[in-house]
This record gives sequence, structure tokens and C-alpha cells, in this order.
Amino acid sequence: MLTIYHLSISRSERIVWLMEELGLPYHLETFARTPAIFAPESLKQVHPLGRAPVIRDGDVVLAESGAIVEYIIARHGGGRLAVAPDAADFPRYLYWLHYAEGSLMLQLLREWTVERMLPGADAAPGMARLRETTRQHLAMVDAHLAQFRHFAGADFTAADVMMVFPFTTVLRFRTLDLGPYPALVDYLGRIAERPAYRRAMALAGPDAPAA
Ligand SMILES: N[C@@H](CCC(=O)N[C@@H](CS)C(=O)NCC(=O)O)C(=O)O
Repeated sequence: MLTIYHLSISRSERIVWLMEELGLPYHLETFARTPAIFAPESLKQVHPLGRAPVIRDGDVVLAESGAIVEYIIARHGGGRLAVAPDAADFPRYLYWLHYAEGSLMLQLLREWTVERMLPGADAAPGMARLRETTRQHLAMVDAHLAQFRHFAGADFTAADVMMVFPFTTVLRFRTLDLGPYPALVDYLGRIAERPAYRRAMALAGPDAPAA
């Protein structure tokens, strides 16, 4: 059975959520964060970077949430929650699936890192631009969700599985005012009602019991 190595309050909630949406069996192994909020050293025994998520599936050990999502859908999900290449939603599906880590998380973490490492960061050169870039990202996401019910289009897909964490669990670490983005807030409310999401968050969400 596929094992999910989950770090508490982390991106690995995505994989638990995906498995719940697909109705696939899995074994969940949870690691608690250290007091300094890092992953414990023991996670390096699973993967050299010691970050989450990681999965083990037979001989396969795979890290990187986007890669894991694509792997599970292709190998175990029969293509469910993906979009076929000839479908109209395909380019949007690909874009948001990759944008989640490739651009959005990068931006949110860059801003948060500067805030944490540089007291009085708002006076630092470049900080205003960093903050404005985050607002551009949020405005783009909001405008998209004002037009489409889900990230790829009308239907819920794995792109949604990738795109929710930056606006939910990430807020346990850094502030992000979502007030000016009503379509995004409405979308997150609808996601929170999904039975599979609720099950996943009970097991691996930010309020789930630690290891
Ligand atoms: N892009 C990677 C990021 C992996 C990552 O940085 N995971 C965080 C958890 S959200 C982590 O393991 N942090 C532990 C640490 O910083 O010590 C992915 O999507 O899987």
C-alpha cells in the first residue's frame, strides 16, 4: 500500500486530500515539526532533502507535491481528476497545477522569509515591490475564480488540490489578507464543504493531531 510521509501543518496535506478524493487506500505516517518549525532529521531517512511530502509506493520513493499528484493520478487514479490533453480545460489545468508551487508558493515564501529575517522589512529596498507582486498574484487568482468555478474550469481537478494550501494552511505561518479577493474566499468556502477535504483535514490538516 502507498505510504504518505506527512509533516504536520504542511503541503503533504495535499496528498492525503488527493487520496481521499480518489477513494484510494494509503498508509499515513506523520512527522511532528521541531520547536523551530522545521522537519525532523528523521525525514531525511526517507528522502535526502527531508521535506514533505514524500511517498513510498513499492520501490518508488517520490518527493515534490506536484510530481506526487501527477504520479498518483496516472498510476493509481486512472486519470481521474486530471484533464485530457484534447479538452478545452487542459491548458488551464496545466497552468494552475504548476503555478501553485512554481510561482505562487515561491512568491509567498520569498515575502515571508524577508519579513522574518529582516526586522523592519518594510523599509528595505525592494520590499514594496515584493508586496505589490503578492497583490498581483492574489488579484489574478481572484479574477480567475470570478470567471471559473474551479481552477481548470467548471470541474474540480488536481489543480485545485495544488492551489488550496497556499490560501489555507500557509496562513498558520504568515498573514495574508484575503478580504479584497471575494471570489477566492467564496471558492475556499466551497472547497471546505467537500467531504474528502474534510476527511483529509481531520487526518492531516493544520489542526490534526501531531505525530
Ligand atoms: N516544492 C516542494 C516543497 C517541499 C517543502 O518545502 N515542504 C515543506 C513543508 S510545507 C517542508 O518539508 N519543510 C520542512 C523544513 O523546512 O524543514 C513540494 O511541493 O513538495
